[in-house]
Amino acid sequence: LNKRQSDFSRSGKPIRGLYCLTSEEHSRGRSNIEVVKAIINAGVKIIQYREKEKKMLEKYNECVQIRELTKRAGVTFIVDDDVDLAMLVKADGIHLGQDDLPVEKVRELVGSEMIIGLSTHSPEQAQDAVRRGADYIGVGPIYRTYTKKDVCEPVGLEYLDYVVKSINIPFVAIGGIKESNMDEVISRGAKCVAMVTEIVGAENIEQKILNIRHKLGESV
Ligand code: TZP
Ligand code: MG
Repeated sequence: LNKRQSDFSRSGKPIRGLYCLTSEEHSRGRSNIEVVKAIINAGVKIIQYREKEKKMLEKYNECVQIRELTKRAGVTFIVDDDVDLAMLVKADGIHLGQDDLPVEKVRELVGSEMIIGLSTHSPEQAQDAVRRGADYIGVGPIYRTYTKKDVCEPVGLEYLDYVVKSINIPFVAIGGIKESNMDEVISRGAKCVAMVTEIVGAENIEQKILNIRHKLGESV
């Protein structure tokens, strides 16, 4: 076991396995709540609420429901972008991008218990995230993806290799990851993989997740 690289965030919650994100526009007409219920039923332990286009009130109402569902199931609930929303609904974590508020300033607001994740795209950003006190980093986009509107070019597997070797906080590989290509990422050392369209766009979400969890070596 690589002792430097823990799967646990400082809050004690593991950042490991399949990490699912919402995206209602890719959900085949199903609501976020419906999709989240299926994701929880299939045994996923981390869910991020990510909706770039919705009004704050709609986001709040959805997050209140998702908080209730995830709490009951012991699922870690992370909110993208909105620190106020994450705090109001008592989410377990907040996920920030490079253009969002600085991690150390958000820490002043949310305290030591809340998980802070930060998206990174280079070794410099990864080191910076550790210095600033992020609990985990996002690493991606690994492959080309059209899910994210302002997405940058794929970072390449070399950046993933760098993180596996040199960064000692948990990380989440993201971007274009599917059941069909996840082996490449796992075999390079990723313990946590994030997927958007592969899950929310699946015809049968629960079956898709069971296939993926099986590939991750989880007993399903
Ligand atoms: N951050 C980097 S890539 C991405 C995010 C939110 C979108 C990934 O979506 P998909 O559908 O899993 O490629
Ligand atoms: Mg953001």
